[in-house]
Amino acid sequence: MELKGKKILVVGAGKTGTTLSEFLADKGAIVTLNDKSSPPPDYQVPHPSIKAVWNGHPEHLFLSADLILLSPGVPLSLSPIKKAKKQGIPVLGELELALQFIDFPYIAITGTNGKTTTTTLVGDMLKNASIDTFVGGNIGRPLITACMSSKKFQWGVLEVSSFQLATAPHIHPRGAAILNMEPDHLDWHPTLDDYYKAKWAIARNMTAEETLVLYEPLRHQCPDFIKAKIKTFFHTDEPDCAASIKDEALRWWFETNILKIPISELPVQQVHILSDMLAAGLLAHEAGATPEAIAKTLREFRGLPHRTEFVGEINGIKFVNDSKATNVDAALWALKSIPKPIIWLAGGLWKGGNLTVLDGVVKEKVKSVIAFGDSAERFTRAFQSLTPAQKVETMEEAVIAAYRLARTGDTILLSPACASFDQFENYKERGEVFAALVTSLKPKGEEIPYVSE
Ligand code: UMA
Repeated sequence: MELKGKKILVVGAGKTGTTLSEFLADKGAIVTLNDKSSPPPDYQVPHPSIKAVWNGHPEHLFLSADLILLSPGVPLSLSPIKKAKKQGIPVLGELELALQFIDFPYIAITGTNGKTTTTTLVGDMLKNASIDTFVGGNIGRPLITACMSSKKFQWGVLEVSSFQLATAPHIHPRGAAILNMEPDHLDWHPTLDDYYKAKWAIARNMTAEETLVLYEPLRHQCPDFIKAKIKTFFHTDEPDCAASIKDEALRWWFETNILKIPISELPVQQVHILSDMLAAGLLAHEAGATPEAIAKTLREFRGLPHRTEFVGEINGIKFVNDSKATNVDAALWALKSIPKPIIWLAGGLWKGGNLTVLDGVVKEKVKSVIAFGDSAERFTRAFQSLTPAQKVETMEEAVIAAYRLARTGDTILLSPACASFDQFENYKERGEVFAALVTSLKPKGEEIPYVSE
């Protein structure tokens, strides 16, 4: 694609928009960077030729552009975007543009939950197989950074969100995965159907020689347009799966051999993460990783921060930070994988979903629900008939209340099932605040309250 002299509007000046603008300016495009908010105090436009427009999305910027490129968080439903599209101005995502400038084959991974863990694992498996690999996308490193690097990559492993898929019509991975599909992101997608369609679009251009790895229950929902070979994985022993769990071991049925790893050999054993491992092994195999490299990676993997992460133990009470659980399905898997009794900290900015799917696990395993933040009321109302539930304002109050209730053998689990933006910058900050509060708790019996000043 020729960029020199093209008037390009980049919408969203976060990590993606800023990096993309720099790339475009370097290629000689006339770049305007536009954001609905004001710039962060230390913000620097990455190239002197870039014009930045803050505090809104003026229509004239959109209607005078030759090309509009969106950051992932910018919804297609914005009125100036709709008007520009109507006038025939192309509107694409950063991913779509970056894909046109890379020269390596890539694996793409989507799903409601587990994307980052799976992407990290596939990247490590390929690196352990001595394959030079770019790992990026929604994982926090936009693909455009690969186009700006002097390094030569043999393969790419891309985490792709539904937002990115909805604006990347030419995505064509050599291997791809849909890890699961549960309600989420109704703040961006107009309907759930639109969200699910975006996920399936990961395979829209794949051929019959290429492999789409699917969570087994999705096999029967596969749309007609998908031509790719289907390989499925599941966390119990299912016939027809290319990877599953049988007799306490992960198993992959590759074309010429079977790889088997006993779960007891793995440092991380939560069922939803084992599921990600199954998918990762299948994908890495598609890109040429050896069974040895796959096994080595899994035996060394210690989990990622904020994902059912053990952050401390006091008086035999364990603390688990699952702040990345920003939807109901993620919280469901955390509650399933943590032994009972659990004191469950939930709440935050509600994104939609069906809390009744948690009824069974809450009744069976949750000793008490402590709900905080914007949607605290929603959570106490949903569960108070099943288990004791109380509402507090802040995370600090939630941790103190949970610790007061806890006894040796309990686990205090932060798995909010909500976004963090009501009280925090993002899920990372929420998890860090939780972990810091845990560190400041004193062993029971020494002092009340248990949080140090
Ligand atoms: N903005 C506007 N107008 C809008 C919306 C946003 O101007 O209508 C501006 C905001 O004011 C802000 C900027 O856009 O200044 C933020 O852009 P962005 O939301 O696209 O964020 P980036 O920093 O570029 O991060 C994005 C992804 N963010 C989202 O998809 C929301 C990051 O995924 C990703 O890691 C990064 O690109 C690198 O590729 C985050 C995420 O939460 C982790 N993703 C969702 C998820 O995983 O569930 C999809």
